[in-house]
Amino acid sequence: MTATDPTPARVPADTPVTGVDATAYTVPTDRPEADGTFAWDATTAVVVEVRAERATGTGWTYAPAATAAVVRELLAPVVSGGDALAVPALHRAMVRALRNAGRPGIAACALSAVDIALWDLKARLLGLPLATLLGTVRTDVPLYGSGGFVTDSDARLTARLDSWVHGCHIPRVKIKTGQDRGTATGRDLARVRLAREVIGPDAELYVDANGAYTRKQAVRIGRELAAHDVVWFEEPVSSDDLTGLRLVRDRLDCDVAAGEYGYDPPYFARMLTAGAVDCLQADATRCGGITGWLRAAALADAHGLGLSAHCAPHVHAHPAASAPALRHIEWFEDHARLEPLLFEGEGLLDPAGGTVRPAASGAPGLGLALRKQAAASYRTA
Ligand code: SMN
Ligand code: MG
Repeated sequence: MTATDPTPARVPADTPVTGVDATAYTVPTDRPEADGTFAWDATTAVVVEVRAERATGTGWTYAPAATAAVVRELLAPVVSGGDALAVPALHRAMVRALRNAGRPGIAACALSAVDIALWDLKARLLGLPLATLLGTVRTDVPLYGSGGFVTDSDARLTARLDSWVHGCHIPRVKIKTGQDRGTATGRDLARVRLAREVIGPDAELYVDANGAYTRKQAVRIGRELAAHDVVWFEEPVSSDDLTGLRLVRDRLDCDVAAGEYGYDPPYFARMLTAGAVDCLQADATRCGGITGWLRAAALADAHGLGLSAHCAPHVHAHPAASAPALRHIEWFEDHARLEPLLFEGEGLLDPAGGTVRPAASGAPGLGLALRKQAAASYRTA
């Protein structure tokens, strides 16, 4: 309990949501960045605050500024006045409100940010870390370092990997390949070779091609990756090509992973039914917030597969502590930089040692609040 966020001894059974705000913040990256199929120089976070009489919950999504308008226009009206303790009911009301807008994409990102804020609010009202409210299966959540953009120089790649593996003792890292839509495979393989040299023989090495390769090309590349003991091949082909993912999965020993563009449960069900992945990825800031992510986790579990959280490390650490099938969360370079710029509080996590302990501080909810003054200069909507 803190002076600014008093926790009531008992929360009234019906605790209405009294307000919903959404604001977009666009933070320039510290250099141009690209993967195999996309390039960017800024990251936009749409931050949602939901208020009740005694607390405010904060959630966010990484999505275009237009997402804030979806929150204001379509979701705030159905959440306002609803019971802040009945998050699944509000989640269902939001899903229904999005029917004519189309649920995937920006709409799902908007829903996700509100759902995360609602779970944060509920945990604050009850005075519990979100992980504790959800119920944990582990105190320490494994993570992997993620970045290694194709636009980075060899020196930059070396410094980043060295700092994760030897500086922070993170035993698993992921780099991007598939440069220029799969047309620069010589450089891809040279960077993988360099990465293995830098991290040494013991750390796990992952690659993410972001769907840049064709099917047979991915199989050929995958065989070369095996020589560098790459154990995780993410989106070797487009994640829209479930047959292609399955084909690559059947021909290679490494794990095939995908799922970052999943916006609703049927997407994950299709991917799993197709036998397309060894490890499902799900992103709570896209797939329906904490509620949607836990449903994806249950689907992966039901298929006997692992689950990995995509990006947004400070959102995922808490539900990750409660998902039995969890493999790890992603300590994505951009978001690990941006989240402390926009948020402050005891919930900020330290990746040193390769795990985070989301409930350790005891702070309620996600333990983070928007740094309103610091964030103001990044505001875009
Ligand atoms: C990714 C994440 C965020 C922006 C671009 C690409 C990525 C990943 O595919 O898995 O980290
Ligand atoms: Mg990816």
